[in-house]
Amino acid sequence: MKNLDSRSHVRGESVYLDDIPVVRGTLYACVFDSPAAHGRLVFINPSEAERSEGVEKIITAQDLIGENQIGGIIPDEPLLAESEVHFQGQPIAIVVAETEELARKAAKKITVEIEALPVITDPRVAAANGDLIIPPKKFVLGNTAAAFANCQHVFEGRAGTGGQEHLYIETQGAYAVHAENGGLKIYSSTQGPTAVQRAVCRVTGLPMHQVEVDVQRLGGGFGGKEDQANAWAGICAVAAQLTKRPVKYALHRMEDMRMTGKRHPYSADYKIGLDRDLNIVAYEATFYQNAGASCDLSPAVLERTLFHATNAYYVPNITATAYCCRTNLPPNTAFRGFGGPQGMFVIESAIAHAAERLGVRASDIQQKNLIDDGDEFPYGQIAESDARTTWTQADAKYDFTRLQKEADEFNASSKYLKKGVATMPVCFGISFTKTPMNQARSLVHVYTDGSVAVSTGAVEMGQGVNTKIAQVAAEVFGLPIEMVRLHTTNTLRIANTSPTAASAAADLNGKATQMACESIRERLFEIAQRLVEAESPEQLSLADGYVRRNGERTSLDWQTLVMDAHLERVNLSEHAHYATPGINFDWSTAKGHPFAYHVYGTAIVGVTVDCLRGRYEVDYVKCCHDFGSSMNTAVDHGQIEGGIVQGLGWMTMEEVFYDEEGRLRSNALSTYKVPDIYSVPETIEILPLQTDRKNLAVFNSKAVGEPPLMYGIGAYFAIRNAVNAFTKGGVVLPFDAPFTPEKVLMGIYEK
Ligand code: MTE
Ligand code: LUZ
Ligand code: MOS
Repeated sequence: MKNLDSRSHVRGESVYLDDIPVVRGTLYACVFDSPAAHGRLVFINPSEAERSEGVEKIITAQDLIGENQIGGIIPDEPLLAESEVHFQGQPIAIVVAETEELARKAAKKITVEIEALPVITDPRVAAANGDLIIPPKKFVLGNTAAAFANCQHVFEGRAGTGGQEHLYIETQGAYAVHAENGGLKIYSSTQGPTAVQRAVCRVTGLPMHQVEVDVQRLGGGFGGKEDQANAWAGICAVAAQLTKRPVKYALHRMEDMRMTGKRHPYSADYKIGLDRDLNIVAYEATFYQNAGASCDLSPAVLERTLFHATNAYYVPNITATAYCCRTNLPPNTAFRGFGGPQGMFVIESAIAHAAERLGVRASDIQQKNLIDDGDEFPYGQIAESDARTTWTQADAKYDFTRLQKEADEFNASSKYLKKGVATMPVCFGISFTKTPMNQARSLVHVYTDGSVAVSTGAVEMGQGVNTKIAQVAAEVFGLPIEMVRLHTTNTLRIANTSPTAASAAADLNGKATQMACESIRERLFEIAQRLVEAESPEQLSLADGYVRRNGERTSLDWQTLVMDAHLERVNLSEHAHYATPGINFDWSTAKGHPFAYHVYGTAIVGVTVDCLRGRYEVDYVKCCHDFGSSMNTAVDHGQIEGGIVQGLGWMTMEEVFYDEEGRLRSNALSTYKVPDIYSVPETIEILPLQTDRKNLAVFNSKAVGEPPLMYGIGAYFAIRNAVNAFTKGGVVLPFDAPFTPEKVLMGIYEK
């Protein structure tokens, strides 16, 4: 079934933040942001800007009525800089003017004096200085020290991954409008309406019941709006409070790129030990996470790096340590995979390192060590594993040996063009690793004409969650999907929401919707039982708009049933709450059962590298993916294709570049290259895993939002294999992603 939004998207009728009709009297905000990455803010001179045409007000930290603080996990992030600045792009002042253009014009007239302080951009330097945001975190299983002593082969090295710009098509933004009695209504492009509500309340001093946050949909979030939509909503709210007029701010692309955080770059040390049969016996990894200037979600991202440090492998002895390092970059944040991909890249590097030195294929080591049923993850959860099944089914369909042989044969007769192949197994845990976040609510109304309105805490951002939730309601009520309408995500209808993140929105909000619909259906069946003279409600079901008795259609249709129930004063609405059962995690022991389930998959990636020019193309990505029983194959295939391309981009061409002064050089689409239609592989094949397993997801489907991104990691190793085929081991390249064409070329011809 099609995504419900597809028609309005292609007709340009879908409503995003910037499409909301503005109220008369609306002012426009623009931020004046720090030109320096670290320094003492000696003074701000707004006077010329204040006199600029159309300016209503310039707001600095002292003007705030509430607290100057938006840090969620740790209060270390002011809305507006006070005595110091900590990154280039940090908001210092808000200009509020009659139009966007006048606000931006005035912002340019603000001057500041900043006394420079040392700029740190490297997480290892920050760690050496002791500048950690939280104490280091550690996972231990078995005893690595003892195990290494007995290993046949031990390899050590360093691996690092770069940042990634979210590049949601819709930039960040918010619109604050006054409500009666001092309240505010905030329209926000956020994945976390409740996070926005909290931040707005903090900076305005309003209680939460005075602030309504409403989200229609996002033009993409990818994690970038899980926490980082808060600032812009806070800025509009403060400006609206102080000017007593509605205030809107939709960021320009370059403002967004400069001022917001991205995927966390990591640098890591690894040590891997194998026995003579290529079993991984011991693995140590130390991760230095580049968190940026404030905490944001970095500790949670760091934790997921540890959770996924062994990817889809069983390693009996592991020690993984992670440092959350404070640097003078914009605070880095959630990005599809949430630290998981960064952790996986390191063990894949360790495996590639071992394979290259031992003269075997990485896939031999990968396959040998896949996690099996009953194996223990380093965090104590026992695996119900389909890692090996996805590998075997992918191999049966795509024939890894044949693909490898084709590449070898091609390479034997081609001088400069070389093909490389790499396999990439993936195992990704589904649930917020912070157990209390795994809850959701849904509000379902059946109207007297039989139509159904659903509100949940899920935010639609292109991933199709609204379509899936509508399918849930339509399924329970036996109705065509057109009878169900998803409404905006709104904090008055659904309170205390977790952000739409961790790939869990359809699971959590879908389950809550299922529960709400089933409660209403139960009440309706009490009425229907009498009307169709059934002996018990168990004989009844709903399908195609009719009540069925023992599977046979009766003459009682849905509309009549609903109206009869209403006349009998039966409640046709329900507000249901779902909390994932059976999950827990205890950081004092670093053990527990944090995930409702895992998503497994195996991909094989093939590339062709031009070893004269450094250019390359990804020829194919073929995967066997664990959908559970997909609720919507069109949506899920879209998620997989999109995730793969985003992962390829991260591993190959997307290079976030800050110079030593902490200035973002890749600050526009001319200097930051993302995959376009030409860089999408000619072939993306998706094979659904055949399995009868049950899981905790809605209708036994499985979360699909994030895991496919990690198939893209295979591209890095495929390119590496192609380059190795050319250099024949003559150069040893560092494990340093992204593998841009420049790096390929300079790697090959380093001399
Ligand atoms: N797909 C689209 N089109 N746009 C997005 O912003 N975000 C991804 C993924 N797929 C995203 C997307 C991320 S980071 C997550 S966590 C999931 O969608 C969230 O949605 P879900 O929980 O409904 O899968
Ligand atoms: N966000 C979060 C996430 O707050 N916790 C998580 O565990 C998570 N995982 C993936 C993506 N976002
Ligand atoms: Mo996704 S990184 O959980 O928003």
